[in-house]
Amino acid sequence: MLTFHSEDTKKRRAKTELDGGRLVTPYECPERVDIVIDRVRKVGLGEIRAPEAYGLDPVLAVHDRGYIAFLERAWEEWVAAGHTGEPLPLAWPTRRMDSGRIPDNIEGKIGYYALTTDTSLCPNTFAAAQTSKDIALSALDYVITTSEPAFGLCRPPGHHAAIDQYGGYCFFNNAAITAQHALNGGMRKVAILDVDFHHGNGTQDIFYERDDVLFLSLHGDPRQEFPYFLGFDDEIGRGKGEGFNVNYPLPSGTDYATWASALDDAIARMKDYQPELLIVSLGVDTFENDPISSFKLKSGDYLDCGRRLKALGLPTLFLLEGGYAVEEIGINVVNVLTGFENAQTSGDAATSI
Ligand code: 6XA
Ligand code: ZN
Repeated sequence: MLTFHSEDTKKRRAKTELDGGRLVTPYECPERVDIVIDRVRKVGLGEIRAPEAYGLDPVLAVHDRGYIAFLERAWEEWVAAGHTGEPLPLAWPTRRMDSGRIPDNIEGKIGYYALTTDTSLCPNTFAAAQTSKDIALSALDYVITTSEPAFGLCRPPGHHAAIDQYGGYCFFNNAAITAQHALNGGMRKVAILDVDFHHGNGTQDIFYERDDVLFLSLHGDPRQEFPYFLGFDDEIGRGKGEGFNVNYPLPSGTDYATWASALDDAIARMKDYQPELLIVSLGVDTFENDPISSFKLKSGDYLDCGRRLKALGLPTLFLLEGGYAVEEIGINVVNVLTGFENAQTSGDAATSI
C-alpha cells in the first residue's frame, strides 16, 4: 500500500496543551509522524510518496472562508498584539452570550473560532494543516485513479474540525475535504468510517444534512469522554441527511469483542449504502495503553480490524487521526493497513487472529 507523507507536517511544534489543569507538552506531537513512517519502512508496506499541492479551494469547499482566513493570520495577529505565550481561548459565544458578532481583538477571535482549550496555536500551524490536507488529497487522487488503497500520514489530524471551528488538535477536516473532493470529481456516494477513540464531531457537523456522505463513528460515550457534547446515538442526521449519520458511543473499558461488533454493524450499514469510496478516519487511540483514552484494544486487534474493512471490497483511503501511545502508534496504524492488505477480498474477514 502506498503511503503519502511529508516532513513538513512536523513544522507545527506547539509547546503547550491545557490538560488536567496544567500546561503540558502536547500529546499530538511531531514524533508521532516519525514513529509511523519508521514502521511503514520497517514492514515494507510500500512506496512512500510526497504530496502534491492543492491550494485552498478544496478546503473552502467544506470550511467557512472567514475561519480559514482567521487560521491563516492568527499567529501573526497574536504576536502583533504583544503576546508571548501560545494562544488558548479565553471566552466563547456560549449559551446566552452569542450575539453572532465576530470580535476584532485576536483573543476574542480565538474564542469565536475555537472549540476547545486543549489546542494551542503556534508558528507554522496553518502550513502544517495545508500539508496535511495535501497528503490526504494526494492519497485520494491515487485511490481514485488506481482503485488501490492508500494511506495518508496526516498531521495535524482533522476529524474534530467543524465548518468554522478548530480544536481537539484539528484545524482542517481532512476526511471531509477528501470526501467533498471525491464528490466534486463525480462520485455520488462516499462513506466515512471514523474509528478514532473520540467522536468525529467535525465530520458529523459538515455532513449532517447530507445524504451523499454516510458518516459512521465508533467512540467513547460522550457522557464520559471528549468531546462531551456530540456523539450520541440519537444524532442520526437532519433533513435530507436523516439516517446518514450513525454514532456508536461505547463505554469506558470497551474491549475488541464489543468494539468489533459495532464495527460489523457499521460495515453492514455501509454495504447497504453502496458507496463508491470508503474513507477511514484512522485513529488508534482505542489502544489499551493510550494515555488519553479508555478502550482496551490490543496491537493484534488492529490487524483484524483491517481484515474486516477489506471485506467491503471498496476503494479505500486511510487518513491518520489520533493515537498517542507513541511507542506503539506505528505498530497499531500499520497493523490496520497490513491487515487490510493481506486479507482476501471476501471470506476470512471475520476470523480473529
Ligand atoms: C482533549 C482530548 C483531545 C482528543 C484529541 C483526539 N485534550 N481526537 O485524539 O481524536
Ligand atoms: Zn482521538
